[in-house]
Amino acid sequence: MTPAAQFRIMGVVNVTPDSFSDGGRYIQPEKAISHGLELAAEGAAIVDIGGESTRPGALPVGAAEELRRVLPVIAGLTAAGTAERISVDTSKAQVASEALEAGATFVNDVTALRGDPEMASLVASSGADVCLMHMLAEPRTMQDDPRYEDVVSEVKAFLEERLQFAVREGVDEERILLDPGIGFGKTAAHNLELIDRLDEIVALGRPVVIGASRKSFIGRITGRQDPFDRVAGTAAVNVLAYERGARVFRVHDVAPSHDALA
Ligand code: HH2
Repeated sequence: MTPAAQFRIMGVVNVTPDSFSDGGRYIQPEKAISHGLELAAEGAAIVDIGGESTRPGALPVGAAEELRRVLPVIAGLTAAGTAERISVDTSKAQVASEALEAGATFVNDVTALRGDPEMASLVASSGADVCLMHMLAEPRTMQDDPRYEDVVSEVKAFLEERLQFAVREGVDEERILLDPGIGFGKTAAHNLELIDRLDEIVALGRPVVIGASRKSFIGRITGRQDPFDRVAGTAAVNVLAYERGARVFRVHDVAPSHDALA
């Protein structure tokens, strides 16, 4: 098997003014499209387009604004004929629906189908792939002293319940991916424990996604304040997660993680 067959990289393009990691860089559609194409050329099998920041403290964005940001980018990447899957990072069914019509085939929902009552049936009827992610509380408050008795078993129980919910709603189980939600209502210690015991999440039987890219716990460990300086830390986390069974890696810097995993 070639290395590329054993893992998939999900390259991130945030079409937002305020993302912690790349806010403002790709707010113009042409810049976002060419960045998406670059990530694909570097080895991304999936390109994830987001129009709303979920960083700690971020304020929600309306569906109309989110659509205004992501649709031209999805349409442009689709028109460019990339063989890569296009994913939309949204928790709103209206945004997901229009994104799927514009060419996306993957819904990355950080609320795991809890954010919009229409999302589960939309995903089920469209036949799209879906990533269900764990988050404690909501972005505005999630980093206010997050606490768990046992973070791994609580995240696992949540993902198991969400998986069962999605299947009950008619989503094809084969299309579901699970994500422990690194940094979403977690301290650095929680994130490390989740990575260390990731095999327990992998045991749920669906492909596990890891989104550690440039996140603050890497800055805490390495002393790198600037998210752009956390590329080596990100690649290291991804390799550790791969060894514990993760298979999809959501990153901003595709080439370094691709090469580290290969
Ligand atoms: N992390 C972010 C956004 N979406 N999706 C999944 N499945 N897993 C993640 O860990 C994840 C995610 C946050 O990172 P980023 O998109 O860079 O920042 P922002 O939310 O500020 O746009």
